[in-house]
Amino acid sequence: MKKIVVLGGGISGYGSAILARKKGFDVFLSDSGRIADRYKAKLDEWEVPYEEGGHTEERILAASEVIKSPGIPESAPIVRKIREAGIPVISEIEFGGRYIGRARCICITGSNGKTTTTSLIYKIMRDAGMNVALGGNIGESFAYSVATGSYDWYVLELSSFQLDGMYRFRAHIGVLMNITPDHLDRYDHCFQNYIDAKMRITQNMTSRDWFVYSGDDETIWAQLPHYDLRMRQLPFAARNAVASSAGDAFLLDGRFTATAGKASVEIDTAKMQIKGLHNAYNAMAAALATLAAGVDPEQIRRSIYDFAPVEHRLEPVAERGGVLWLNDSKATNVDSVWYALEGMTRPVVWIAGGTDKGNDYTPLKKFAREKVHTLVCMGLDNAKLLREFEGVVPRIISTDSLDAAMRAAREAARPGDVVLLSPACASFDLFKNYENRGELFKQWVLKNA
Ligand code: UMA
Ligand code: ADP
Repeated sequence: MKKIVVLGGGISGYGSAILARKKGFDVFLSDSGRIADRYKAKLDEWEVPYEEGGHTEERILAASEVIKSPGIPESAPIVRKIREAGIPVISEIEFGGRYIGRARCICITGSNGKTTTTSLIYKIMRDAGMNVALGGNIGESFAYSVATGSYDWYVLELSSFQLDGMYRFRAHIGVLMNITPDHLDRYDHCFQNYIDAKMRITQNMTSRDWFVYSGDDETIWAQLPHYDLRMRQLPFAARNAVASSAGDAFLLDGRFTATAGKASVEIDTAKMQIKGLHNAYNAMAAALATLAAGVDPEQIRRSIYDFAPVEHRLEPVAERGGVLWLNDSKATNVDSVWYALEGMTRPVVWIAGGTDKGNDYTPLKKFAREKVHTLVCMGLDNAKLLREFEGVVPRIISTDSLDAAMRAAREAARPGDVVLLSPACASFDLFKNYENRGELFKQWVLKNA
């Protein structure tokens, strides 16, 4: 019997192990750290043997195939040994994709906008009454949904780490939002390696499939000629002229018409609850993908207008004393903050900082100069932000805790202003993760603002 080893016992790993068990494989799960009790309970329920607190080499190297969790880097010693032994390593998505039967997949990737666009596509399909599951880099794992349910459609958010381990998997509708530098520590600090991972979204697509992508993203444009793309192409744009015989979407004066094949829908972005140019891109991508999936245009329009911002993404928390507090804790890279600042129509008190990922802040300076009157740095090491924005923003305040940052922001904000938490950095110096940072921000606002 084929021996499958699952590396990592987090949300991805336990789902893969259960699917492998269900499909009758000899499966073993190994985690170098601690496995959460709720995952252990599931593994016990499905009688999957596992270990935690270390990787037993001989057991792992006996595998015929390894399913590696996306958070485990290639540089991990056990992964190097598996590679040396020549054992194939795949991602959970590759594995899950083998068992979906006739179901179809809409897969969304990009450096920013994945979760928003994925959630919007999922909502449109649910509202349309389709039998659809949500998974990938969001919510419950894809493999777990495949093991425990039966769906006609899967809407999957894919990270570059998941795409890395995908070989035969095929997206029926692939969506590529944008490609800007992120996660370079996992790609030998080489942007091209990260680009190559993102472009894997197109692999194995056939002439019956659809590829939705940003026609404004220069990096994507530069890649397209290097690929033999046979699928129907659906570009969306607000700046570059795009046209494709299969369909497209173009934003003009706040409106766009998305067309895929013979179907089309017109959207007035002023009627959407999600704001800003980036969300117009997300809505164009979602409209194109769901038209391609055959959803009724009127239904698409209703669901797009009805869609509320996802938590921690430019999420309005409260308006107090004429000051609007916005939680954009998920903005952990420079490009996402660019779109946040781009969309600001009121004077801004900007809270930024945390663990810097080698950021180049240059693209933010124009908007910072025009819109931000106070920058509150919130981090254990603010030296780089202070250096970069001195002379750009009139007032900069350095703090090293959430409470100090919030008090400084409250003091600096005048009626009519926005206080924007949009950090451009990871959260790990002061918080557990970006969700924790966003939660504490919201709690503080509701209690003290
Ligand atoms: N581990 C080992 N050996 C090692 C290193 C780690 O066994 O050498 C173990 C850890 O002890 C831990 C497990 O591996 O128990 C963690 O695996 P994981 O980091 O892959 O985390 P999961 O809980 O399985 O979640 C993963 C994704 N996490 C990452 O890519 C970091 C989730 O994306 C995804 O939703 C989930 O699989 C289901 O597919 C989260 C994420 O942060 C949302 N993604 C990144 C992002 O959005 O920026 C890419
Ligand atoms: P991801 O899942 O790719 O991280 P999210 O939808 O969670 O994307 O958004 C992450 C951050 O990027 C948020 O700050 C959000 O406001 C911003 N953002 C959302 N969509 C886009 C986009 N299309 N382009 C650039 N930034 C975006």
